[in-house]
Amino acid sequence: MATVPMEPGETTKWQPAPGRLSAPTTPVDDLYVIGHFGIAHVPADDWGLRVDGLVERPLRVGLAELRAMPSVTVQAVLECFGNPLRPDEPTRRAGNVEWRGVPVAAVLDQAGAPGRGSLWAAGLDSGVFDGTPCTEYLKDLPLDVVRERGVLAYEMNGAPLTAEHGHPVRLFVPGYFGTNNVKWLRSLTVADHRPEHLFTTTLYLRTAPGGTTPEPVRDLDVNSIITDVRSGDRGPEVRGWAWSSSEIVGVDVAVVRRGAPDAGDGWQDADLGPVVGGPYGWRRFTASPGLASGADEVTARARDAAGRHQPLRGARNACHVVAVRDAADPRT
Ligand SMILES: Nc1nc2c(c(=O)[nH]1)N[C@H]1C(S)=C(S)[C@@H](COP(=O)(O)O)O[C@H]1N2
Ligand SMILES: [Mo]
Repeated sequence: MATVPMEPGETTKWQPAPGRLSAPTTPVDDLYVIGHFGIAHVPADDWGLRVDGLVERPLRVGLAELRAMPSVTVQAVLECFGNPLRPDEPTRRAGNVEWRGVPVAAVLDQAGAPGRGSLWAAGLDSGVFDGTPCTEYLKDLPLDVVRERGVLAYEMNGAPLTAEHGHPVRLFVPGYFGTNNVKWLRSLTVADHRPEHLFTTTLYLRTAPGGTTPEPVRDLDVNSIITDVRSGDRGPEVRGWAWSSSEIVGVDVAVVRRGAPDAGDGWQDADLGPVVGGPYGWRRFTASPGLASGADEVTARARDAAGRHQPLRGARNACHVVAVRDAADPRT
């Protein structure tokens, strides 16, 4: 199947207000949507996934064949890295979804793919992004990681994927940023080098602190979102979710003054719930940080087992700050 006709238009972006993310499993209707070229509508009947490149037996799998293979279910966070043209801007697009599909390893084995290499994943969508025409959406991923935990997902929360989220099949790699989870998946190509493409070697790159070479954005950062702020007897009660590519070990919550999100030593250790889903699911945090005079906002700061914590400001995963006066309506 060649690329599918796209409705003329530009990037599709939709996201819910944080107040809609309070459920442990994010309903699909409340999950943000990103399509760089808009939304592709792919007929399931003649859909097939091509597996080719440096494999012993190039193959094509149809949807019925895929659904007949042993499946796995994993619950994990899907999070957008953010606008690749403004990579330091927090967008707080995330959800925790139950994914069902076939391990990518199963089709790689059928095709006789090697254990390591570069896996190019292409989508059926095409169009112009930031002035650059693209014949497909393309990402490349480390083959060994995709083998270990990648899924060819055909269901979210027990229902077939919707067009917005990649029907009929998308790639999902738990613990990786959304940009890698190619929707409307068309092909997987094994190679020994990275492909040059707008979405692989131009955009979605960043240099680690202290590093010198820009690397593709893959592993999730440590991050959190405040979903509820309720007025309680002893100040606001704050709830939200924290996640990372490694285990969340703590979340600190503080009340702060508008325009000065610096809590000093006013941070309070939040209570943590269990991980919702697999190792890349999110964890609930709950805290009642009191209300200092003059303070009118609350903020949360997550830490992970890799020793990372959210920056206070100036980064895509900077601490979320929510006004206390909006407690009755946390949708701001
Ligand atoms: N084919 C294709 N896959 C794609 C994209 C796209 O534009 N085209 N956008 C990516 C980005 S940046 C994100 S954050 C997620 C969003 O998935 P969702 O729309 O299901 O929430 O899809 C990723 N997969
Ligand atoms: Mo994204």
